[in-house]
Amino acid sequence: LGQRGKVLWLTGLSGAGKSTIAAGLEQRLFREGFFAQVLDGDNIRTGINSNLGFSPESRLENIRRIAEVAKLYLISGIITVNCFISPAREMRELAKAIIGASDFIEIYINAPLDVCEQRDVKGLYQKARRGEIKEFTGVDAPYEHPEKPALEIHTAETTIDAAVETAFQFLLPLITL
Ligand code: GGZ
Repeated sequence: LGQRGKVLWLTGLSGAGKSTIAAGLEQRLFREGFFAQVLDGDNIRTGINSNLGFSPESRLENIRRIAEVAKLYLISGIITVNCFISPAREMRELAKAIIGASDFIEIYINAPLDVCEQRDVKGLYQKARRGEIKEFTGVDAPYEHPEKPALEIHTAETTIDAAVETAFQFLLPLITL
């Protein structure tokens, strides 16, 4: 593969746009001849992590296993685009320690809670507000924003295409041999 493997770690609230940007970025990378794999709840929480919930302990274990999976891809030279809320600094620090600081790229997908809540693509915020879902990030569970992300994208103030372009241009020198 004519690329450097990297672990892109997208953190942010539910509905901030992590998976949407990741899907666009994955396509963009393919078109430019890079090989990438999105890891998100759809292919991780349904399978390898199907026994985990959303308590702080389960989230930490979720992130630990994901980081181990991302590390295996990394060793194979593949770029992974990881989309997980990973709400605590401790969780992201663990992921970084497992992967290695030089290959871990933290990207903060930042949107205000009220914007995420207005989007409410899956109706989960409404359920959380009604108390039908407990420990929902931003409602009754905390989110600690990154202190110094490698890249920060404000999705309330940019289009998906522009966000993907920004991320791609940022990554290009890091993934090129
Ligand atoms: C947060 C929850 C919860 C609770 C279900 N809190 O927007 P989504 O639906 O598709 O993505 C969210 C996803 C979060 O899983 P992660 O693996 O990213 O979380 S963590 O990194 O904290 O382990 C949301 C859905 O799962 N979801 N219940 N209580 N998000």
